[in-house]
Amino acid sequence: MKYCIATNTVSVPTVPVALSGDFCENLRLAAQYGYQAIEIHTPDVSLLDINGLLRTMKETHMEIATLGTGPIFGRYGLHLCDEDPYRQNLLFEKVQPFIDAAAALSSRVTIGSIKGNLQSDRNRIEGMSMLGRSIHRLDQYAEEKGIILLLEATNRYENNVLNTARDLRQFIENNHLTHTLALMDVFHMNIEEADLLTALDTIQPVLGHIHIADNNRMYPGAGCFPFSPFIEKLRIIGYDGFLSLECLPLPDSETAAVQAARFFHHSFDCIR
Ligand code: LER
Ligand code: MN
Repeated sequence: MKYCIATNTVSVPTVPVALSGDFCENLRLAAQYGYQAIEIHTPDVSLLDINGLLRTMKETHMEIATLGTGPIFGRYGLHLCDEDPYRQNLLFEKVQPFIDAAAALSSRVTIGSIKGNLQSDRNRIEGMSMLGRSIHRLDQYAEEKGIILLLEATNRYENNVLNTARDLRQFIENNHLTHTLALMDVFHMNIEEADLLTALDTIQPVLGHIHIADNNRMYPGAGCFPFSPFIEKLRIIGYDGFLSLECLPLPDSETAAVQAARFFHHSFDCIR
């Protein structure tokens, strides 16, 4: 199991990112805390210093597990359920540089919040086909660049599409997404899944990444999410990808990052 932490440039108490600052510094700090990788969350990858990041990755033996695209939705309001072809194109053009940067950094690209929402009066079957076509276009570009997309199941209060492991697996298979794997986030799973362990069985063939927080979205151990059976199930299904901390920077960034690293090492190292 490899441990990862989501990072951005500026800490916001309501945004579930525990480590903030310059991304090269974030790599160094995360390495000191005991992580093997970071996620980068930024609305604009053109501002990334790719060479500086590559140098720091080498120096720290760290990876950049994925580039989160959520800030594109937060900053520009662009999303993949949009019916307007002009805005769909704008979004495609905003995600393309993420895929290019991921290729340069041997990373991947998360498709989470930018799924957006289907309008409530929209025919759902047609809406889902449109979403399938939009993500297929990104999947093909990811194939061209030789990278993997991580499509995230998010809870119903954030997105009204692809909320569960079952939805996600069917969507990936039905749309023949060959360069897309599933990202499961325990915070969203705790809201949406009827049974956490069955959900892991369902998603196992396409599972590529896991976001970790407690049920209150604080660092794991600060709430009441049932981690013990979940961890045991990860062992049983043979998951050996990243466990990535995506939690609120509470009570402060350092405490969240350090406590979560302790939790990861205590809970998961013993099942290696
Ligand atoms: C948002 O709630 C979330 O979990 C992010 O990972 C989506 O990009
Ligand atoms: Mn997440």
